[in-house]
Amino acid sequence: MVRRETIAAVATPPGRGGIGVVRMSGSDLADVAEQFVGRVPVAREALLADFLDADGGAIDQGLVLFFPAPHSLTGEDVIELQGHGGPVVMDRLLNRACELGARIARPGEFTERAFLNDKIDLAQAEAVADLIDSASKRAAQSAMRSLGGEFSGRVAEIDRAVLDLRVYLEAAIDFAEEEIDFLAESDVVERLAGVETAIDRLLAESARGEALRQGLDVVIAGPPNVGKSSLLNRLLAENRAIVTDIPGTTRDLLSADLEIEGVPIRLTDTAGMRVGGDPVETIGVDRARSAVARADLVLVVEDASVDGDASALDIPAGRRLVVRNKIDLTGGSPGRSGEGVNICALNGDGVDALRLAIAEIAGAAPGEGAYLARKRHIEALTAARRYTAVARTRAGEGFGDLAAEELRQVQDRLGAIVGATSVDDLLGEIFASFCVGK
Ligand SMILES: Nc1nc2c(ncn2[C@@H]2O[C@H](COP(=O)(O)OP(=O)(O)OP(=O)(O)O)[C@@H](O)[C@H]2O)c(=O)[nH]1
Ligand SMILES: [Mg+2]
Repeated sequence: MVRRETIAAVATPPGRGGIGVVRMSGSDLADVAEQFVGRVPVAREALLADFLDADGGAIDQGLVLFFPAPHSLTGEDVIELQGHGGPVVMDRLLNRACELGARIARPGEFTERAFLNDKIDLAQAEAVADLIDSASKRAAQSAMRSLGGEFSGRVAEIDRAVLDLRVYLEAAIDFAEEEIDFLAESDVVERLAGVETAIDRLLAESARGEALRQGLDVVIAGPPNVGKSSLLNRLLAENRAIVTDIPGTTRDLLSADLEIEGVPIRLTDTAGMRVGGDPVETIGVDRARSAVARADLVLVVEDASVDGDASALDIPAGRRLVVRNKIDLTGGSPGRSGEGVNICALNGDGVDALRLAIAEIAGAAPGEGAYLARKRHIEALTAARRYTAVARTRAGEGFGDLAAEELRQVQDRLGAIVGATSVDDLLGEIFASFCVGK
């Protein structure tokens, strides 16, 4: 294994806590452990010890764990000191680690070493950060599935199928005269179609995961007095926004976070859109317009009891959901209706249907599996899908060599997901977004 510098970091969050953890990773740390706690701890057994400074005085007392390579988080020797969680103690332990030859770790460097030493692949490394950053239970569950290697396993399965086909096609090239027959008689084209289907399925599950990771920016907009603020309060189950029967009540943007079917949502109430209000209201309407422009999804609220058309807002269909409010006044039935949802913000009728509609647009229908994939995974899968389609066309036309070349591209893209074919600057970018000590 490559020898790398010894690194150290406080792995617990800054501030005071019951326990604070200092972690070190490097080659041959048995000596360091001995100097730190007076003897070499038995591998993977908790040892209660004094953590010693250079003069043999105790900095702190706590548990030390020694994980000799290769059976450790990073694949190197790892020492973990669990001391009392105070900033001064942690600082002194970290200084002592540096005296003993360590340097302070960069963010994500422990996970990066785990990747470099083949403990985990790149998609799993990213899942570590995503699990820590998860904003909802569903997101955390999806990150765990990726971390456990399920996502990478699916990628590997597709990669194997592509490799088999490549080997077959390359072999066919060697028998150039018979190539056409070779292709015609085999089921290469069908097998390529099967690869496309497998990529499509994985893409769909990854897209759901992307929504879970990023969350959704949902903006409530529409004319004054239609019940926008009432809807925000209803969805939050809390009287957050001021509601009155005076049109133009809401002036500024008001945002709150909530979770719908496991999807983290940032919900924003806006001023009712109309012209001719006072200067404050006009500024509010401007802000509402920019919020609408930025939103992933706009809930366009209408008053069902008055004729009117909120389509003046001019939002593309994929980002818009029409909500007809105040159906208590019209006797309309709550729930989905055509492209929109009928509700009563006052008594909550139809609001569950609205929640489901939002979750569906977010791509998170209840109970469906998802992988907490990242944009880069989705892009790689999409590219792989494109090259597979071209390969299928080429194979269909009898050009085995050209098809094989396309499949090489497919494998490159799949390899980039798990880090088999990744480049250094990509690694830098991925690990820099981690917290220190991870
Ligand atoms: N009957 C009935 N009244 C409602 C309903 N939803 C809201 N209202 C009433 O409609 C009036 C306006 O509600 P708001 O929530 O302040 O409306 P808004 O769209 O935020 O208004 P602006 O902030 O002025 O743009 C209030 O008197 C609410 O009580 C509903 O479902 N049924
Ligand atoms: Mg309002």
